Amino acid sequence: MRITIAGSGAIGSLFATYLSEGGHDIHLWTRGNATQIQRKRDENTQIGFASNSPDRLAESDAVFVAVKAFHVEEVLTELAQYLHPDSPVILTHNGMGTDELAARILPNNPLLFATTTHGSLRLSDSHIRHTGKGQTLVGGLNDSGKRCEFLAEVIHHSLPPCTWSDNVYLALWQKLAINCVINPLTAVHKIKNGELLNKKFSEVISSLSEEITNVMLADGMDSDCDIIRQNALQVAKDTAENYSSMNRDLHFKRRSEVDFITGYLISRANIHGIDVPANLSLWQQIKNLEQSYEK
Ligand code: KPL
Repeated sequence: MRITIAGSGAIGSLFATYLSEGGHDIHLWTRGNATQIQRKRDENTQIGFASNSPDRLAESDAVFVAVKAFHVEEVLTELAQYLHPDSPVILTHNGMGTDELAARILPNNPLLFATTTHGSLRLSDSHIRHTGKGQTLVGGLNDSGKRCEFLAEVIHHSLPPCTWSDNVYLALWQKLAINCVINPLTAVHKIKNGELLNKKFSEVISSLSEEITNVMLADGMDSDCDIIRQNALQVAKDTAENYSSMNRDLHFKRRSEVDFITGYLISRANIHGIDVPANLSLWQQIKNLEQSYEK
């Protein structure tokens, strides 16, 4: 397949190298200089890619958009000038809330979301390390996207395992719940994920889990407070030595994804008239920290 990958960060580069090794013709749409990507894991791989060609973009059989949630609108607007309306577009990023933007900017394209637990670390513009083998789940966001199950097989062939989901929103909510608990707490307290297992965080984690459950239920998702809390603690345990992405964003004074993680939860809570004070307080603390960089 002819595939364009928009965004050559850690996840975009990971997909680009594996899909290329799987025999696909990969073209990058990128602001960086990543026309050569080196991937380290058991063995080193170095692959050269064509980039930023409007003709290649227009001919693509599928496009992956692997940019941070707050760049999705800008990147899709750019892609929309060249994209064929039949070309499926697969979003992949932390957080939720970009589906409506995508439907507005690309009303005719099949739209999908891929959520992955692969660990990938960007060492430089052209160099990543595949730090942890995970799994990917893909599902459709609109009716035509829901008919693109073959894309799960395409990914599975190159970077297994990848499964298809008929209800990608539930999977996205479950990931969002984990991110709402781990990311802002580890960023505000400047700690590694594993430190959340300390008893002093149990009360706030229970409050966050309860609020998330209430919003998920109101949004028509199956949810249970104990399961939300246990899932978050399990991920904190499994990734104990890692810093969350929000912790790193604040540490390096970069814009975080809080508006698409906790902010998305708060916007859904407002629609349903549900109070989420613990989440609101963390969102406010992250916004205050972000604003303090600018001073
Ligand atoms: O997705 C993550 C992130 O850091 O954004 C978790 C699962 C919390 C792992 O760190």
